[in-house]
Amino acid sequence: MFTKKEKSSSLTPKILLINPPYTLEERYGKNLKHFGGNAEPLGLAYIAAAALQDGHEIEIIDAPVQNFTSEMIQKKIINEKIELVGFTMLTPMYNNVKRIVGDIKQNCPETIIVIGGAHASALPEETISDIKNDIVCIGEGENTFREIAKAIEEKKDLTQIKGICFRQNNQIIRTAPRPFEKSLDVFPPPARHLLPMDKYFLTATRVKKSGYCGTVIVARGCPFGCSYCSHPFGRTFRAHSPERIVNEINELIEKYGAVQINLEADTLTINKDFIMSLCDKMIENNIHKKIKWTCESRIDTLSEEMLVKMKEAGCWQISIGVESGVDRLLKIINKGETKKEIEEKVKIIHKVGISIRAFFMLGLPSETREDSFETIKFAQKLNPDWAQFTITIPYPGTPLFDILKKSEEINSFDWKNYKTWGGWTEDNIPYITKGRTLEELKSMQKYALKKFYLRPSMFIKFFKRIDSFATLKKYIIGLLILLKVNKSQTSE
Ligand code: B12
Ligand code: SF4
Repeated sequence: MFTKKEKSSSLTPKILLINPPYTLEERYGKNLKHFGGNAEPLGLAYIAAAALQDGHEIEIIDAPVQNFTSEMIQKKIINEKIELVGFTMLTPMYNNVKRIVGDIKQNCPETIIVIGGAHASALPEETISDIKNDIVCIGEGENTFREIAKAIEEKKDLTQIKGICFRQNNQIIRTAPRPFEKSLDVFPPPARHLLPMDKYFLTATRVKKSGYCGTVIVARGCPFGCSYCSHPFGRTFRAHSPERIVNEINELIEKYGAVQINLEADTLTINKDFIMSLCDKMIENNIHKKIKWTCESRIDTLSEEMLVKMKEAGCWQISIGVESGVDRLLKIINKGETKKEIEEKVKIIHKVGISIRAFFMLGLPSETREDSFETIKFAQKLNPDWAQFTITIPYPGTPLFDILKKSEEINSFDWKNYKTWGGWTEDNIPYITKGRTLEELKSMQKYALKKFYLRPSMFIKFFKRIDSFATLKKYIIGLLILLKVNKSQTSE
């Protein structure tokens, strides 16, 4: 299997970073797998870029897109005498990572294995003692990983490295927390040249035009406290400079042929000065004439002035988390927004002419069947261009996880069940709100999509979006899947 490698003068330790095998089918189930995307694992690319500064030989395997199996990973580690392996891991990938780490430890016991990412950061001690790897990186990984590699190279102990959990004399030690880096520009741009850049595609709901759509991370951190969200990058908003962002966008256009850009941030529009100056910079550099872009945002941080500027700078779609059509539930999840506010802002976005992709949650704590129907009706009323209905999953690292764990309402700690598209899989769902059942919630997710998409106004929108045979094929598959949803499973 072909992967890209960067060599340099210093060869110790040889590093391999891995995005673990986790197929679209595992994520979305058999039917919905056609609609998922495979995005660049930019966390690994950021770490690689940081480690390259110290001259390490480094390679990235993106197993889901390069079809790398555990056996292929073992072979590579043995043949190339890899000394340091790093995995990135979100909760539902846990079992796959555990299996592969077990295989590596059996075949190459000397190889040091570091695990980072949202799950390991939330549960570091539990992860290291169950998976039996060597080190867990907690939180932001660029500097931590550089220091780990240096300590291995110089055979120094790990106790001075902030933000890790490691094993020493059969004991698990957690070091002092690592403060977040204040200036994100200190981190070099992600080493995209180590990724199979021709293999990435975004989910259909984010794509305006067929072709490669690149992602640029513009900021990290969010001060809000939605209970279903973990804060892997802390509560303070930190952004890259507009110059750096524009340079990355230009690289994606010129080197990788991007036809669209996705600007990623926890809350892009929280700082008005930042978003206005970023838009100005994009216009100044004619980005708006070359490509269109999308972003995610929090609705109460948007203003008409901002939206007009964003549109002028090339923004064609905003993803917003609406979550529920019931004020009581919005309060329970600490969203800090009301239905009324959401409706008003959505009207403004429609007026400015930016497309909306809206996220809704089903099965929130205390949500009744009637509440679920209310959320589905609210989605229809708001009439975004795309709507996503996910089943509430208490991900580790979120306040919701801690609350429900304490009240013993979580029914499974088998992490493979922690999938927001559980309604389309055979798997269990780890949390079922009181008075509801597994089957009923799963069919509610299907019903919501059917109710939202099988409307005449949506057909017209879809028809207008068809720009290639591939898009048409996707829409036909989607239609057939929705038509298959059993009517009798859910009715009001
Ligand atoms: C963009 C995004 C996506 C994108 C792209 C994901 C991708 N390919 O990386 C999409 C939409 C595809 C997505 C999907 C999902 N996502 Co998502 N996503 C995010 C979001 C908003 C930003 C992620 C990001 O790019 N961060 C920037 C990079 C630089 O950070 P990073 O990858 O975390 O890496 C840094 C550190 O974690 C650490 N690190 C990471 N890996 C490693 C490895 C080593 C060895 C070391 C040393 C350090 C290290 O160092 C990195 C640099 O600082 C986060 C929220 C957030 N703020 O993190 C949620 C988040 C990561 N997603 C989450 C989830 C649950 C999912 C899904 C599982 C949901 C689902 N639909 O089932 C899927 C799984 C997708 C997959 N990869 O297979 C959760 C994870 C919670 C958890 N406990 O696991 C988060 C935290 C949101 C939340 N609910 O709180 N996601
Ligand atoms: S859901 Fe969005 S607004 Fe809420 S805490 Fe998470 S990143 Fe912030």
